[in-house]
Amino acid sequence: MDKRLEITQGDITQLEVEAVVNAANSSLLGGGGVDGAIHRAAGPELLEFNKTLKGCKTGEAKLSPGFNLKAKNIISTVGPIWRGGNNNEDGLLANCYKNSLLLAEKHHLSSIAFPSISTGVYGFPFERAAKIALKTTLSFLAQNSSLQKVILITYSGDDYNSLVQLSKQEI
Ligand code: AR6
Repeated sequence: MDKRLEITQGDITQLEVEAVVNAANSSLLGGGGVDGAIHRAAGPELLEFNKTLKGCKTGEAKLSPGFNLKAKNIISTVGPIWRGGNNNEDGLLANCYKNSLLLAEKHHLSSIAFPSISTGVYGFPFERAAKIALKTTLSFLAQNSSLQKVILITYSGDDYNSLVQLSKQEI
């Protein structure tokens, strides 16, 4: 596997990277899960800044400063809500990864960390989502050179084990 891709387990708010990706909702004004954790760690300025962004469509991505986070920037993306799998959920989830990576490139950011978008409240099956995350990030890295590190971070140990297994098939 590409050495620039790292798989790890833990709390994304603690990572020192140039951008952490937030699994947000289309308002970009906060919520539960990883979104709540990022807003708490970044501080109230994130909410004030995000009000100026006027929301975000599913599959798209928008940039904010990191404020009190260790990460310099926050890339908010909106994952698809799982509705059975035949409503372009796969394509929309791939767009979240692709558009976040493109935004990082555009701003010359060298490192980016992704949580497992859509697999919490939004109900996307973890393994199906993880395959899309791996495939999309690896094909992006194969075509672009300025990103030096892409981290896929899982919160639970089970998700971590499953992602590591899947990454061994995705070479
Ligand atoms: N660090 C890393 N991963 C985390 C953390 C953390 N601190 N906290 C949770 N996760 P979710 P979604 C994992 O529900 O499914 C919000 O209310 C979690 O275990 O945060 O895209 C938004 O405002 C799971 O694997 O995001 C939206 O309304 C993954 O992050 C909605 O939830 C994603 O779970 C978005 O739902």
